[in-house]
This record gives sequence, structure tokens and C-alpha cells, in this order.
Amino acid sequence: MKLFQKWQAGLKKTQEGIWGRISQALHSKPKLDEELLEELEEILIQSDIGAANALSLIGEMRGRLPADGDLEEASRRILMERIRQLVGEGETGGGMTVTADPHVILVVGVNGTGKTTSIGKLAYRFGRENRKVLLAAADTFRAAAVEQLGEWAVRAKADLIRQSMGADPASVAHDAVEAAMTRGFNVVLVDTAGRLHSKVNLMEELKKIHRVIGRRMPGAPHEVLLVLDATTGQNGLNQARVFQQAVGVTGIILAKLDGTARGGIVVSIRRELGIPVKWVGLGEGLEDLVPFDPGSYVESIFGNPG
Ligand SMILES: Nc1nc2c(ncn2[C@@H]2O[C@H](COP(=O)(O)OP(=O)(O)OP(=O)(O)O)[C@@H](O)[C@H]2O)c(=O)[nH]1
Ligand SMILES: [Mg+2]
Repeated sequence: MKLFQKWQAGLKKTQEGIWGRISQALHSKPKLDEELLEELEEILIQSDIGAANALSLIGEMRGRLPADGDLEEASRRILMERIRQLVGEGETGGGMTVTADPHVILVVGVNGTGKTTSIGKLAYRFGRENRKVLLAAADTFRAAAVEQLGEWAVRAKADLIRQSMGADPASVAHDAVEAAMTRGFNVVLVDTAGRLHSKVNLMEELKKIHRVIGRRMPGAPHEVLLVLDATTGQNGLNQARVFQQAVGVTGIILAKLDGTARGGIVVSIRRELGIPVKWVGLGEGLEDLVPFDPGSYVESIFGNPG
């Protein structure tokens, strides 16, 4: 499966991935004792898996690992099984189903997490499914933001709705939904500004955009996707809580997973926020966005046991 291959290749090379580091620790101390368990716990915490999750995984290993025998294989089995459960085995998984016409997706997140890039990649995917895609440049805070989205629109062969810089973002979003309804677009992706979440006015602005979209089309936006930067680790959880409260996040796009070996943040997000990771960003290209799938995520960490 192509999913996560890029990330996996990076991890193999560096041996910095979660399993790479655990297996190194097991090799250097092949006897199960408290010192080894502590070291494993430390590695898990450093991988962004979250302290509570690390503790519960170690508890599981303490109870189930054999005193002697193949510690490495037994560890791998336990961790794979538990992490798969933690990220939501059996769930419908990532990606997206289009539930309305037009299907309106509001994309939010702090500065530089990868919102505009992810929108470009999503537009490309929807376009390949033969859907007519409209991008809304509701980040009117910076002139360059509109230009950047415009470039993605060209690359992804999508249409763009824009106003001048400094225009009311909610008005851009409104125009986009209006245009989609009257001109037969199937998907609307709304790009928003990402100034720091500590500024209350960003949250107020997003709430207004959300409200205005819903007023134009009842039930919209059908998705609110929060873009998190995988390299910022646990920080992302606090961001997610703020956005969740303001606009009700329905899914996460985890961007820049290719930029980190500490992929444990996926586990934290799932367990601590209860919000599904729907898409994963693995690079800067049009095709570098994959639907999240718990099974291949776990395999990319632990390698293929076959
Ligand atoms: N390696 C890698 N880079 C990414 C990924 N997604 C986005 N980027 C890069 O991250 C940087 C910021 O991306 P943007 O899409 O502009 O982020 P944004 O959230 O729209 O930023 P603002 O509009 O300033 O808030 C760009 O240089 C992107 O190329 C990814 O999945 N992997
Ligand atoms: Mg942007």
C-alpha cells in the first residue's frame, strides 16, 4: 500500500522512529527490568504519544512481556496491538465522504501549519474524482495568502473566489457558497487566516465565517478541518482544544508528518481530543496528502512483520 510509504522510508533511514528507538533499547539491554521499562517509557513520551498513553502502554508491557525469550518480538506485538486500538482500529478511518452538494469544508488552524497547502492537495483529490471544486480565499489578512491560494487553484484546476485584501472573510465565504449553489460546484474549500489562537479576534472571526456559511446554506459547513503541524508535537493539542470550542472541529489534517520521526502525536490526538485524524500531509506536492488509516499507520511505525 502506498499509504505512509514516504514516511516509513524516512524512518527506516534514520532509525529515529518510535520502533527504531525501542528496538535499539531492547538490543542494548535484552533483559526485562525496571530500568529498561523506564527507558521505553521515555522513548514513548518523546515520540509525542502523550504521558498517560505511554504509561498505559508500559503497564501493558510490564504485565505481558516474558521474563526471557524474544523480548523484541513480544514488545512489538503488544505495542502494535495496543497502538492500533488507541488510534481507532475498526473506525471508518480517514478521507472524506461528500454528504452534500455543494459540500462545504471550512479549513482552520494557526499560522503556517499547512492550511493553504492542504486545501490545494484536497482540491486536487476532489478534482480527480470529477468534482467541481471552488476555493474561497477567506484569508484576507495577507495579500500573499490570496495569491498563494490562487496558485494552488491553478495547479489543482479548481476555481477561486476572492476579494481584495482586508475584505471581510465571512463575506468571501458567503460569496463562495452562493457561487457554488448557483453555478453547480460540488465542493467548496474555505481557506482562513491563521494568526495566533491566543488572539481572541481570530476565534470570533472564525465563528462569524461559520455562522455566515450556515445562514447561506443550512447544514453547512459540513466539515471543519483543523490543520495541525506534526512537528510541533503536544502543542497541537492545545490549539485543537481552542478551535474545537470555537467552531467544532470535525476532523484533523495532520500536515508535515514527513518532517518528524515522532509520529506519536496521532495517538495523543485520538485519545485526548476524540477528534479523528482524517488526512495526513507527507510533503509539499499535490499528491502528498493521504487519507489516514490506523492499520497502515501502525505498520509504518513497526515495519511489516511479514
Ligand atoms: N514537508 C511538508 N511541508 C508542508 C506540508 N504541508 C505544508 N507544508 C509547508 O509548510 C509551509 C506553510 O504552509 P501553508 O500551507 O502556507 O500554511 P498555512 O497554514 O496556510 O499558513 P498561513 O496562511 O500563514 O497561516 C509551506 O512552506 C508548505 O510548503 C507537508 O505535509 N509536508
Ligand atoms: Mg495560508
